[in-house]
Amino acid sequence: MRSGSLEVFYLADNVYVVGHKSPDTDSVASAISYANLKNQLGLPEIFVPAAAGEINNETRFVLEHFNVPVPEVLTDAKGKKIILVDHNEVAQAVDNINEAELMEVVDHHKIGDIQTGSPIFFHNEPVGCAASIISAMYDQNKVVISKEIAGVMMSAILSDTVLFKSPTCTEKDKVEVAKLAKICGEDPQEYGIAMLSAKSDISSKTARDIVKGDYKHFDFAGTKAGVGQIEVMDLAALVDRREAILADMEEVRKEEGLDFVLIMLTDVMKEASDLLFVGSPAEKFEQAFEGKIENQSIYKEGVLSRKKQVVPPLEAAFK
Ligand SMILES: [Mn+2]
Repeated sequence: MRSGSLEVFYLADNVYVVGHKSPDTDSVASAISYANLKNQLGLPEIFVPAAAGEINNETRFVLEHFNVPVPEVLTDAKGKKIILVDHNEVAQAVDNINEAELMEVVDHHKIGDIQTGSPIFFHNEPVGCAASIISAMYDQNKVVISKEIAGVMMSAILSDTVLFKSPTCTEKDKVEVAKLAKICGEDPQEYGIAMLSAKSDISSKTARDIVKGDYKHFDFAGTKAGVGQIEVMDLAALVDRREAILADMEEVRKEEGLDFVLIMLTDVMKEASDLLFVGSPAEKFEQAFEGKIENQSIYKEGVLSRKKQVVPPLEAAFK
């Protein structure tokens, strides 16, 4: 029997709002909150929030705390209508993004390599979090923010800016958190530390979970790399896992055919990162971070942001 045309009609009208692979809290929160906003604008489509993979511990904490359902997992964009949030690079997007109908992008990263056949709404701002842009869009569209959505967006901003400590944090991020805190009724500092602690709980994580938990692919002038980050309240928690993490990084490098894998072990309280490196060229890594590799890493005070403090020096070194 042919399936009913009604079903086909509804499928055709679904627009998936999705963040990057290895989703972090911003990718998931921005998908949820942007889909929620779009669904209130009286448009004909149904906007469905999705995650491009399993959500992490921190995001689980956030969704449970504010009683928001976990979005469905979307792994293949082929033939679907898609809005990208929190990224605009093909390598970070769900599979077959070039065979999707891309409707919009809302992001806060450097402009990547996403291409479209027709004009789209492309909203990018150099702020600390995609959810800050979306939070402001609610006001621009005069849509009231619910307590749940406010909590989810505030969590994303606190996560991406590491409680405002990251150099990526802007005035807009702080303004939006102040607004959202009033709506969701949580104190940003107190709640933020509880949320980051959930992320820092690595006791149940395997080395692979740590390496791939927040992990992105980059191409530095033909040199293929994986760059990941794990944030903890105290690096001491990772000391006895270091060897296993390095061994797994080498496994990942081979499996994915990469030149190097770099994992940032970030101490949120000390505001520093131990940059673990496997692969080559080591001299470019040393050049980028102005140091000598010791025990397969370079320790950098003040480095918290992959986007602002790790990717740009690597790009410069490979130029
Ligand atoms: Mn983000």
